[in-house]
Amino acid sequence: MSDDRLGQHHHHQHDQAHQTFEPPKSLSATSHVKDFQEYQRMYKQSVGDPEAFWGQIAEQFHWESPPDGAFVNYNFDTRKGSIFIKWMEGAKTNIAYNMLDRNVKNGLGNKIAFYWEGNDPLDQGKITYSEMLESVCKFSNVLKSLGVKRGDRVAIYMPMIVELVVAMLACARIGAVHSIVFAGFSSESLSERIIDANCYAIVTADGVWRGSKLLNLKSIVDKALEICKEKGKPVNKCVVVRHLSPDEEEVTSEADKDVEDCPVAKRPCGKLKIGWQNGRDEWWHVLMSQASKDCAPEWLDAEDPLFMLYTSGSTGKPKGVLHTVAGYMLYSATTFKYVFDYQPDDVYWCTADVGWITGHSYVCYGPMGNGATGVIFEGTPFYPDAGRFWNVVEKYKVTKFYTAPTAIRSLMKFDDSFVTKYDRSSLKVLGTVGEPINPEAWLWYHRVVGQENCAIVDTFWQTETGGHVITPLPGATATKPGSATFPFFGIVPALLTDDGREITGPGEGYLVFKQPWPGIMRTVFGNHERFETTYFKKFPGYYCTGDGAKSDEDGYLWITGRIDDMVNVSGHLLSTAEVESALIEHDAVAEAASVSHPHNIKGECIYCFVTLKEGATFSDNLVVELKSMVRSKIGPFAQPDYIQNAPALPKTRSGKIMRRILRKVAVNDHELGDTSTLADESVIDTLFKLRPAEA
Ligand code: 6R9
Repeated sequence: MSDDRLGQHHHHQHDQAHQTFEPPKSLSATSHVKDFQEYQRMYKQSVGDPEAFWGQIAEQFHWESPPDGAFVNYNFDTRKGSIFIKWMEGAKTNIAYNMLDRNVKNGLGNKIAFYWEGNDPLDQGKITYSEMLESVCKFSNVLKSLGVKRGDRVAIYMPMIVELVVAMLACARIGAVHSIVFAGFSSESLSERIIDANCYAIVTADGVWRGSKLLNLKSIVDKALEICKEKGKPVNKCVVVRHLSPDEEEVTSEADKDVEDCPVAKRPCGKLKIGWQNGRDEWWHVLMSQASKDCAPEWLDAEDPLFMLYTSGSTGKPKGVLHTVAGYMLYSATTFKYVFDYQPDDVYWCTADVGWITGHSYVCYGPMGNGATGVIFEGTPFYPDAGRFWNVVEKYKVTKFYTAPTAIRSLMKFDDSFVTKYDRSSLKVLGTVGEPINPEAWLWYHRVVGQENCAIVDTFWQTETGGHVITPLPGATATKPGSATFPFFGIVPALLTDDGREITGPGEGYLVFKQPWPGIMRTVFGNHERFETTYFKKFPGYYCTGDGAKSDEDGYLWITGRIDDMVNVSGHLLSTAEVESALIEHDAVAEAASVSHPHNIKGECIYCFVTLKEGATFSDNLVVELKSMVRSKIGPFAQPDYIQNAPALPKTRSGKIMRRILRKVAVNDHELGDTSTLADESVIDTLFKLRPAEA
C-alpha cells in the first residue's frame, strides 16, 4: 500500500456520527470510574507506572509466591533482538484457583456462576461457584487419570454447555494448555488445529441442536481424529459429554449401558448415530462418577502457557495465538470490571461462543475472575424467533449485555416489536465487539434495545490482545456512534503512516501499540518467527494490529477495519466500513459489504453487495438511489460503480464478513482459495449468479 493510502484524511463522517452521548447519569453515580477526569488520571498512572497500577490489581488475586524479577520486562523492537513480553515472571499462581477456590473462600460459594439457557427455550440449568469448583476438581482428576500432564495440549470441541467451561478450567488447574476449536469448524479445520498443537486428548460432546439443526459433533471429531492418525499425530483420548438423549436404536452398545446414569440426557437426539472407539473414547459422565472431588491446583509460573486459540487471518494457515497465566488473568478480569462496570448484583450475558476469544475472556475468565454471575447460551438469536435475545434478557433480568454488530444488524431487519414485547428495564450496559459498528446499528441498539437508558460500549480488541484495548467506560466516556473512543488502562495507541511516522492530531493510519499490556499474546505456538513477522516487523518498536483507524478533532478513535479492507479510489483512501455505513442508512438495506474492484481509470472502484430488509425488492431504481446516497453522504468520489443484490453475505463462523471472497465474486474469479472458515458456503453460488451484467 502506498503512503497516500493512509497519509490523508477525509472529513466525511455522517451527520449522526457527530452526535455525542453522555454516560447515563444513573451509571456514573455508582460506577468504578465516575467521570472522564478520573479515567484520565487512572490512565496516566497505568501507562506511566505499570508496576504500581497492575501491582495493586494483582493484590486481589492469590499468588503462591511473588515475582522474582522485574514486574514487566519486554522487547518490542526486532532491531534489538527477539521479541518477548513477560509480566510478573517467577510468580506462582493458578488461574482456576483464582476463578473458583478464591471466590468460594471469599463467601461466593452459593452464588450462581452461570445460568445455562439451552437452544430449546424450555431447557435450562444453573451452577454455583462451589458446584463449579467441585466439577472442575473432578474433571482435573479425570484428565490426570487419562495421562494428561502439565504442558500437554488438550483440544476442546464443544457446544455452549457448562461442561465446556469445566473442561477449560480443569486444564488450567493441572497446567494443561487448552486449545478450543469452535464447534462449527469442519473435521478438516479441526484436524489441522489438533495437529499443529500436537494435542494429547480432545473433549467433545455427542451432538447439539443449533436452532432447528442437529449437529453430530462426535462424527466430525471422529473424522478429524482419523486425519490426525493418518498424518502420524494420533490423539490418545477422546472424552464425550452425553448432551443428547438416546432414541430406541441408539448408538453403540458400549455407549448404551451408561446412559441411565447421565444427568443431562433429556434432549432428543433425532436420528443421530455416533461411533465409538474402545480404548480411545470415554463418556464424560462415567469418568466423572468415579473421580475424586479433591484436586490440588498445579502452581504455575506467571509466564507458563494458559491456552492457545487459533485465529484464521483472511488467508493462509491459522496461527495458534498463545496466552500465558498471570498477565491474561489480570487483564481479562480488569477489562471486564471496568468496561462492563461490573457490580456484584449484575447478571451478565455475553452471546459469543466460548470457541472465540470473546467467549474465553468475557464468558469465562473475565467474569469468573470477578465472581460474577453469567449466562451461557446454547442457542441462536433467531430460534424460535428473532425475539430470543430479549426473551432471555427478560428471563434472567440481564444487566450487562455483550454481542456483535452482525447480530444487531440482522435483528434490526425485523419489526421492533420482537424487542419491545420483552421487558428490558434491567439493562444498563450494552456492548459490541467483532467489527466496526455502523452508526445506524449503534443508534438502533441504543434507542430500541436500550431505550436510551444504557451506555453503549463499542469494544475494539483482538484474539492477540487478550482483552479490550480501545473502548469507552460506561460511567466515564461520552460516546459517538461508531467510535471505539479511547484506550483502556495500560494501552498506548498510535497511528502510523505507511513509512512509520506517528500521526499527531486528527488523521488516519495504521493502528499500533507502543508498549505491552498484561494480556498481549506472547507468541504464535511453535512459530515465534511468525509472531515477530506478523506483528512487529513492519514497524519496529510497535505492536501492529493490522487495522486502520482514524482520530478525530476530539481525539476519538474510529476503527476503519483491516488494512486490506481499504479502497483507494483515484487516490482517495476510503474504508469499506464508511461506504457500508452510508448504504445501510437507506430504509431498504439491512446489511451491506463493499470491496475494492479494479478500474481502468480510477485504479480501484467500489463494488457493493447489499442485503435487503424483509419486503424490500432490488431494482434499477434502488441502485440509483443507493449510489447517490453514498455520493451525498461521503462525497462524489466515493460513489460505488457497482451495486449487487446479496440475499446473504459470506461470513465466517464468528460473523465477520469475508471481503476476500466478495472481491473474487466481483471479478468473477471462481478460484476462491480456502473457504473452510465460511459459515455457509452455499451463499457464494447465489452471489455469482446475481452479478450485474455490466460488471
Ligand atoms: C475480539 C475479536 C479481531 C479483529 C480486529 C478488527 C475487528 C473487533 C472491533 C473490530 C472495529 C470493533 N474488530 N472489534 N473492529 N470495531 N469494536 O473480535 O477478535 O476475532 O481476533 O478479531 O476484529 O478488525 O482486528 P478477533
